[in-house]
Amino acid sequence: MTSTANERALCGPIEIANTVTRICAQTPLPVDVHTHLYSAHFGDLLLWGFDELVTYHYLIAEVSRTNRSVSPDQFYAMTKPEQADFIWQSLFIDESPISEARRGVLTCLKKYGLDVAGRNIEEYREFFASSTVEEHIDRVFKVANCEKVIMTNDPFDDSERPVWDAGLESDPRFLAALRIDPLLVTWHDAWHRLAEWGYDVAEDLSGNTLSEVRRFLVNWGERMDPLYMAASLGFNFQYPDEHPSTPIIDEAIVPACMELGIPFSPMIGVKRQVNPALRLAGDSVGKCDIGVVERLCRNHPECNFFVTLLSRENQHELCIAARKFPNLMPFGCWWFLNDPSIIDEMTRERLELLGHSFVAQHSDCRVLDQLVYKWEHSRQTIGRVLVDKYCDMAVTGWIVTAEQIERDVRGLFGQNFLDWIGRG
Ligand code: HDL
Ligand code: ZN
Repeated sequence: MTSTANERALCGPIEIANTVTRICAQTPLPVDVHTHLYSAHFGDLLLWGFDELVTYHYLIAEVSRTNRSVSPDQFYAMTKPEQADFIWQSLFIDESPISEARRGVLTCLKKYGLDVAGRNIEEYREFFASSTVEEHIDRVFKVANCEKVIMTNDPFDDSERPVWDAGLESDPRFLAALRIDPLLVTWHDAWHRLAEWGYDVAEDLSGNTLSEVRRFLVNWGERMDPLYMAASLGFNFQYPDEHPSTPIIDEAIVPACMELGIPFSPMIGVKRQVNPALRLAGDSVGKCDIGVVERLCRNHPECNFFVTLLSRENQHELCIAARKFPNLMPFGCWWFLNDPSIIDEMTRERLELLGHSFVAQHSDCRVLDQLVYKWEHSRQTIGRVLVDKYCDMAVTGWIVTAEQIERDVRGLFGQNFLDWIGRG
């Protein structure tokens, strides 16, 4: 779309700044491309409410270092409300809630119109208790100004699979992503599950194994209608190599993605369970070999790769790789990168190197309410970066209009992905 005569040029840095900030704050979010949320039909798999917010694993990591009077085992032996009371006292009352995950809880309470200054957690609990999950989902999507989220749907998850088996009433706000870590990370276990489900597979990949893995993926793809197929992979993941993951990618995952018409989404960089005592909070990060991404994109030019990397040290080279491979789209500031200082740095280098051909953020929400704070904070941070970039552009005499900024921001907030996969 080029600027038309009836679009008014924004005059000067102040009007540009005000317009960009307003648009980033008010643009409906087309799609949050990676979350761990579930529609109400998945029952207790959807986490929401005060105690879930406050016991988010990011806050468990923080309390394990802040209040060492309680060991991780003692913490996990507490009930959920006891855990929330302990975290609230340790991380919010006994010291200022200045970290991103703590500030996020306060942003949620504020956006719901609750008395944050009052610090009355029973009042907060009553607020949530007064709504059904359906009412609260409606509230959260409205407050977050979000149109759709993409779930993380794992056929190997014994609590999720029965929901699909029972036949799912879909909620159009919740789109699917087919998550298949076990095929690439724990094949020595995963192959047993596929055999149990009637697929003719062998651990040594002999016989029909690879075509059967492809059939497994296509079958679930036809059931879920996923927008992409994803796997979280270790920082030391290699491709290609002697591991079963290489033929599984080459002869099952990529062909299945092509058959389903969806991208493959390797999410690389986790260093699993560096501190097992912290359980879900015990994972860390490591720099991966960007060559893995380059070789995937080069070996499979017919397949699209939707990639997020966990290490800050991989971000610049991911941008360079994206400049080399049109079938590579970087997305989000994942997990340990989802902090204003790093979102700022990553968004700047992406805009400078890639223009608009990326997705600036995803929330990675595990708790429904996080959709409110993670996007409130990201809209502000990304907005500050875009103010600089549009002002830099306008200094040349280039005409900047509100309509163009709206188009660009909607793209960065997820429309670029939907357009890229033809689901725009
Ligand atoms: O593998 C993933 O999708 C990660 O996002 C993990 O779920 C991680 O535990 C997480 O919640 N990060 O925010
Ligand atoms: Zn995630």
